[in-house]
Amino acid sequence: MAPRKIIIDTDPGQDDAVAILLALASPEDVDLLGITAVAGNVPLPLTQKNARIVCELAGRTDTKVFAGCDAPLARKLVTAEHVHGKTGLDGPQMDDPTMPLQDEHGVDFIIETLRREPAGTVTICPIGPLTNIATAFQRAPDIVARVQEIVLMGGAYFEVGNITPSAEFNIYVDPEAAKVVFGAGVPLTMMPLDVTHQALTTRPRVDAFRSMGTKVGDMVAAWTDFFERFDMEKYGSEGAPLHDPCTIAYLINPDLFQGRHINVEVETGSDLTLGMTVADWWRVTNRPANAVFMKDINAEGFYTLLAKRLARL
Ligand SMILES: [Ca+2]
Repeated sequence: MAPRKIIIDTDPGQDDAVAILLALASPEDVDLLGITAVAGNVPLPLTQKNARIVCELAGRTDTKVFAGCDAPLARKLVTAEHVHGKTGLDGPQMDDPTMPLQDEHGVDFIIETLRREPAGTVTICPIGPLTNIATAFQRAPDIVARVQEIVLMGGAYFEVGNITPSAEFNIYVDPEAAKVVFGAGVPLTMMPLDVTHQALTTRPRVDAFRSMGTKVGDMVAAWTDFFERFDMEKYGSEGAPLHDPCTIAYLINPDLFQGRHINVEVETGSDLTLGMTVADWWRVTNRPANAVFMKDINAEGFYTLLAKRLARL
């Protein structure tokens, strides 16, 4: 089977970085057409720069990186330096990238790519707030039906929230954008906190990265050490959730995940529960299913895949 053509939409972020590395390490499974950066974990000037740092780390300076939207559709940007550090990629000191940022706006790249490629052959992987995707859908409604699938990291139901008691960060930052995307009618698979909180960076798993003896292995281990400090204190768990790479792992081996095709709605009206993904897991409404809500992951299989692939870089 030909590799799946994908666009990664991202706000790096250490876990975004690992997702990008996993995609670049898996050419037989995914063909990365481009990376679009969005404001999220840190502001846009940092996310677009971090995306290029990660591509250079992988030795893939030919990757096209675009800057997209610098603020949510209707709200002020909320960032997460408390998790990812001031640069978004805190950990070992990294050199500024020398590979170019593309001139084109990220949203234009998404629109043009979907119009150019045969309908139903391009998958979008949003692993940050959904601002770029919603903006593209609103500006060019003709592309919506051409998307093969959206595979995103975001939301939560049984795990409820991480940035507020009721909302996950990516959805919370731009709930209006999330509402557009969840309501677009595109086949959508989501990796919520319910999944990612099972994908913990335990000691043996991080040691597997470090023992690769490569620059990539050392960097991934060091990044993990950095954000783990915050999460272990917060959750009292044996490691930190590695959120974003779950999306790319799903494209490589969907059997690692289990979920249900259900209705998921995004709260945009309430201050208290803003950005909550109201998932009809028990199918108690008649609202139509619009998302495959993943709930379980084979975490050992996920980390085995990750270590095997990252060792190639
Ligand atoms: Ca992210």
